[in-house]
Amino acid sequence: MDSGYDKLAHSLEVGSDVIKATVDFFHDEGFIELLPVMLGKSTDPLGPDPGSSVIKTAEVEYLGMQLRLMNSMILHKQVAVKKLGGKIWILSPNVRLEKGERKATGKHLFEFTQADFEIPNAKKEDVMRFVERYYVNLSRKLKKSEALAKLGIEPFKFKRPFKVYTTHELEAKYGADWEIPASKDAKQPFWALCHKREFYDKEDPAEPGHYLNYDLIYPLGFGEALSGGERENEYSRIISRMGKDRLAMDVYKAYLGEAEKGFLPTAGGGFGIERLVRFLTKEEHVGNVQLFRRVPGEEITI
Ligand code: ASN
Repeated sequence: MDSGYDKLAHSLEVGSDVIKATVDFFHDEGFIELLPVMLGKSTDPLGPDPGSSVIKTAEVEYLGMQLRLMNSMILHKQVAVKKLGGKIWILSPNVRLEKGERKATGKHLFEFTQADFEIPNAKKEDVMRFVERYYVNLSRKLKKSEALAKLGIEPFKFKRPFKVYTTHELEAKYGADWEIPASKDAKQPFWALCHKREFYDKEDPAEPGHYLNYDLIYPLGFGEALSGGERENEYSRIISRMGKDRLAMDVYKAYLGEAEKGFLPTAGGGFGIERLVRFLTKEEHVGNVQLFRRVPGEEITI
């Protein structure tokens, strides 16, 4: 490529192709597309997670209300499915104020957009098959991508089904920080099941201490693509999980009010658009595919 700008321009064109393919796919699969919310009384607590490096949830005081910027729309997704009764998805901008040291991972941004979806009455296997269809469809759509050709990059050919491991197997083989070494060993994306995570991911009733959730990991060292899970939908379970996580319940009052009236059983997930474009364009840093870079530890220019 002749200059950094041309490369960025072509990566943004790849991003545009990805957005179009994603919108078309979700619509063809019968999802209702919702507009994103940016502010709420509560948002995804993103933890407690010893691996998390989010410094704080951004808050805005407005007309006497304490509002929080979306870490993710997970809580709103559960409410949305209940109100609409069908499959929903959102191209959802998230703000996650990560520590500056996260710049070094190559995959963290403090503002990014995820394709975030939720499906009523679905199990984890339903979501995994759906996501595999998405990636195979994307390969087909990008086969003739002019933007990738301009970058001199062969479109990646996703082949389903993706392999499935548990985090316990991955930890036994690669240690606690299994994500990148396991990703480097892989030639296709793979699933990692059972993460101890936020209160909304369902604990396996048949095996307490195990979780009915999943991450999808890109191969070739690119790391996490998607995270999601079956959800805790019963009020008493939600209260108990939040209690264990010592969350400040008053912040979640409205969400809990909706939970008390009943949530549908759902499963879903979200994948970052910028990370996907980084993977397809084989960029070293995810910030290199953003027009307005939002890399932890870097000064914003505009
Ligand atoms: N979108 C994710 C999910 O659906 C949540 C997240 O982004 N933390 O589980």
